[in-house]
Amino acid sequence: MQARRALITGVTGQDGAYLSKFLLEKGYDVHGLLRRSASADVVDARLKWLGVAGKITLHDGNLTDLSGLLRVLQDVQPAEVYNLGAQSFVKSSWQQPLLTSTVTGLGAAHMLEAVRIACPKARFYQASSSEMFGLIQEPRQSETTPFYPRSPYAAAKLYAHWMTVNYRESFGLHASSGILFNHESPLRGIEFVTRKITDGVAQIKLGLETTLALGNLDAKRDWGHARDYVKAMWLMLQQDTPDDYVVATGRTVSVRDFCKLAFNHVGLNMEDHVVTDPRYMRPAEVDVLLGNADKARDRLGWVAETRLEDLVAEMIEADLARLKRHQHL
Ligand code: NDP
Ligand code: GDR
Repeated sequence: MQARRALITGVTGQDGAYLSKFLLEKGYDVHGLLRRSASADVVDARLKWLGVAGKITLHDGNLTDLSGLLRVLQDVQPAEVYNLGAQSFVKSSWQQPLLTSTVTGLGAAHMLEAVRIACPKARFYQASSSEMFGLIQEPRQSETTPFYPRSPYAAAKLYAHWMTVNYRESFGLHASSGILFNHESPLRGIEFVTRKITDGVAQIKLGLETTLALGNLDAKRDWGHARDYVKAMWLMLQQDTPDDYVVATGRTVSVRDFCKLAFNHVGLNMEDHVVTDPRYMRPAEVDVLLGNADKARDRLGWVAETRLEDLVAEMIEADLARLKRHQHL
């Protein structure tokens, strides 16, 4: 029997790498969109880390280029399409608002249009975000909570989200949107706060650094593990009816408390090392996010499996191992 085929945009990102691994283990024929880079050996570092590089088929393409996307989808004819590609760093979206709108917002519209034309029977997943809730007024955010985006990134994601809903309702596409809360792993980009902290703690522990400069320590996030969250993406596309789902742990923790967990893990005090630096503050902040994933639990049978303490430990141990390897090189 022919393997089920999936195409992933953003395959070199954190989620793309974990989703590739998950789908390969399920026997999928996995294809990924790769934007051209001058340093080709670095772009698939995450795929190598998970041992999936070489097991997936990569296609040159960019979310800003509809004609290229059409060609890739026509050639691949996937049964499932996961649109994970984005300019995903919220802070950069104030420096590059138009690029973020083009890649994160319009890029999703390009993918929807390319699917509608080239492979309309394919099931489509859009990587929506809890950032769309922004200045929320409900203590726990669910699929029915009103949106109030607080950054160019969140506004672009909201456009992509509504385009997904509209393509589902107007053209009958099997298009689902996962409103995912923050999820992390050892493969998280170093600019995001969790990885910046675990890398910083590992550097301090090994005597390579003495301080860690951060921005707003009071922001609270609902942090889960990327490995758990890619399973929810897949489950959404296995349903007969497409829909939107919140994916979250249901526990919120401040940046300060995440830091404490991380420093405690290696036997250090955060107060001795953390300084705040206005450079890392944002023009507008999302103060608290806390997800209500009851719908995903009831309809998909999905629950977050990894405790925050275990996630922090896994990230620090990976950073310590990487830094020790580099010291020996
Ligand atoms: P990453 O930033 O790790 O990965 C983003 C991916 O998008 C990379 O593969 C990147 O390629 C690719 N990309 C960027 N620009 C383009 C472009 N113009 N054309 C094609 N590909 C492009 O993000 P994550 O893996 O963390 O997140 C996956 C998706 O989920 C993103 O859309 C993100 O916004 C969203 N999301 C993430 C959450 C999280 O907590 N991680 C929560 C909610 C939503 P390259 O390697 O070349 O840079
Ligand atoms: P976020 O993640 O903006 O929630 O978006 P990030 O880790 O960047 O910030 C989380 C919170 O930490 C505060 N913070 C800092 N953030 C960074 N990056 N660096 C710092 O030094 C720092 N100090 C404090 C921030 O102000 C913020 O409140 C992530 C991305 O993956 C998005 O793509 C995704 O959609 C959302 O999660 C859900």
